[in-house]
Amino acid sequence: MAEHESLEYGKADFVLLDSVSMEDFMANLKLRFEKGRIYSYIGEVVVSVNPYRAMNIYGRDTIEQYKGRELYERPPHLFAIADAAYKAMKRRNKDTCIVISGESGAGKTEASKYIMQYIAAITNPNQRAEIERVKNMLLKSNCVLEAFGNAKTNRNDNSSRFGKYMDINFDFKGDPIGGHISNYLLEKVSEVLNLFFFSPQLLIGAPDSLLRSLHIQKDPAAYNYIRVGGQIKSGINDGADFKAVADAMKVIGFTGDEIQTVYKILATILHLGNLTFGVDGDVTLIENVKLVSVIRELLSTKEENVEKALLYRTVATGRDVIEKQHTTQEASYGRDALAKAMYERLFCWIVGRINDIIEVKNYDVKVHGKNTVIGVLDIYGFEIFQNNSFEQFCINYCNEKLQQLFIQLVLKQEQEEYQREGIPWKHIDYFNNQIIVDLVEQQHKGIFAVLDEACMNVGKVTDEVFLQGLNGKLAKHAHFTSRKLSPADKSLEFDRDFRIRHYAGDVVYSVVGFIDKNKDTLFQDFKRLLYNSSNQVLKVMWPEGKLRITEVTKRPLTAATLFKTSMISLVENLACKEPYYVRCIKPNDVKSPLIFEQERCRHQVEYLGLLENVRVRRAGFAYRQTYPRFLQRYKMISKFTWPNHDLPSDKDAVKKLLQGCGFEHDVAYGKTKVFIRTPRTLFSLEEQRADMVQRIVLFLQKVWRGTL
Ligand code: AOV
Ligand code: MG
Repeated sequence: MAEHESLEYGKADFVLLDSVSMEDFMANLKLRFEKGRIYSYIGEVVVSVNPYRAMNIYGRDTIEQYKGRELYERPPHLFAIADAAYKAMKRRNKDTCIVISGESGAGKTEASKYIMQYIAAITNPNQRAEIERVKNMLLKSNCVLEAFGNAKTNRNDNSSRFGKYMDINFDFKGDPIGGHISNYLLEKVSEVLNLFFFSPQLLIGAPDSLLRSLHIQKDPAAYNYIRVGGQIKSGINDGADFKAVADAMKVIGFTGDEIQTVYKILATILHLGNLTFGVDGDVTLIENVKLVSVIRELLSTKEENVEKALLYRTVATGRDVIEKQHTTQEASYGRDALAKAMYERLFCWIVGRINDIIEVKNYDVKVHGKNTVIGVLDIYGFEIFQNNSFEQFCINYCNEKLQQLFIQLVLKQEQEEYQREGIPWKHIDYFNNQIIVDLVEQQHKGIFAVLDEACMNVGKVTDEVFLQGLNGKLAKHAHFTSRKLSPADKSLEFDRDFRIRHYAGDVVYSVVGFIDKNKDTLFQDFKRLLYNSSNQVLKVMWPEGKLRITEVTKRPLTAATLFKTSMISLVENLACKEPYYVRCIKPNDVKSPLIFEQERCRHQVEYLGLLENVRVRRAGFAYRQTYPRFLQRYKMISKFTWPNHDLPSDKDAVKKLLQGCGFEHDVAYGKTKVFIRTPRTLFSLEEQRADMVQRIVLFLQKVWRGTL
């Protein structure tokens, strides 16, 4: 029997705490972490603390222990939640999703991988070749995405720079037949390029012949974009991993041309980083012209076009088209913007290609039955840094949206079910964060709208103009303030600061950079350059380069608009699925398996809303089951129901059974389901059942041996 409650390991489910206080919560979390119990529950939510060491709890034997079991039958584990999502999908034909959240380095991506591995391990028992192929592709696609989308940061050696949502499609047998990936904001590639820029480094591990053809040296120190402050950032993906990624691309089905183009783009980015600009009189020029011809070759364009795009900007004034020379500063800015944009496009293109390949095609409902889905969302959690900018703003908005979804799904659904079943429902007070979601995304006066408007200004487009817009439109908003609106407020240190009261706490943002990061700042000249490449693979990544300069009137969508649109569709997609949650916590900042930093963890518990979660759970019922199924599982523990009952209905039988056990005070009887308030009651039922099963087995063994 699982250790649900013990002095040694604490409470496996936070709902069992004697009182719901932060102190008790933290004490239990700490105790469990120190005893190597990294997973706990809040009802059906898994709370996970990053162990920062290899745990022997993901092997084949563990998988077997969780397969097909109910959540509370085994100690808390990711496998239990994966199995619950899978069972709901298979038995009840429900689309489900698993939402994994937590801050950088908390263990989200690892969790998503274990969940995928579990699903891969328990499906396709008949080893159908086609299904095995799909499974292999799904796992391999992850390897490619990680290679291009992850980087070493000071918070996490293998940090995902993008949010990822992956749908896995299943046929009626419950076997995977395909999938679809959505990526959200390749975050922070837009930050200082050198700092986190990493993936081109993958190339350093490539074979010599390939490197020669790309004009790349084996020494990473030769490249500005890899070198940071004189130090080489060593990554986990270089060297030996080049082969793994190359193989994975091949297995997934990338063509030879496509793979070559990927290498060429990475190499171009490295070369771009080494370009320097100088002046001769009043002419801006490229100092290392040899590199230009290398880049030309890699991009399959004309040499003079490369040079021109780097040094000039074509602008249309009325019907005239003129060429404006960049200053060296503008040219450097353009160069970095080009490198970033090429990388982002490459990544999005890779995701798109993977989707083309893994998407379910020719699915015939008549042949295969209903196609159901499990979605896995691995997305950055709430971020509060010393300096918070546009990226944090987007990420925190995303978390507001997910919190809103959580409220809608978990709280509202609960209330509705109780109503349906005719159970008196005590209203739970919770903070509805819709007001903050509106503050950000509302049309015309939401923060994104104000930002887009500021970017559209014909005159001066500066971060200050944006801030003025905010002050004008949001002066009275309860969740918004700024230095100008609250001059006495000490937390707003600078004129450029504004503050949002998020559901998880206050965050001060600096407006610096908002405008730049929101606008598509890549000069049109570069888009045309890449579109005009004779390399067809590269060309399709830049369709808007087709427009002639006088035709470019429509502004490209802003980053804010794109992000908002993708968040709204993500939430819509999740809202029609049955959700399961994994909340990840990072125990310390030094990647140590031994340290549980109290303050750090408390902060995370706070902004993940875990205490509120426990309260809701305790106010409601932890478990519910239809009468017949409840009886099926527990009838052996009561003489009134074993082996069969003679009461007028299953409902009466369940009542009799629970009365007999003395649980009357902890349950409620709905129209079709019995509701149990605390997990403790459920665990006790489970124990009694396990006990009976044991006795019955012993009894039968004796009968067989003839000793009875
Ligand atoms: P993240 O996805 O939440 O951060 P990861 O899943 O990449 O974090 O975890 C960070 C590191 O912690 C991993 O590389 C492992 O070394 C370790 N780790 C996490 N979970 C486990 C586990 N269950 N067992 C052993 N080690 C683990 V970010 O992508 O940065 O938000 O953007
Ligand atoms: Mg990650």
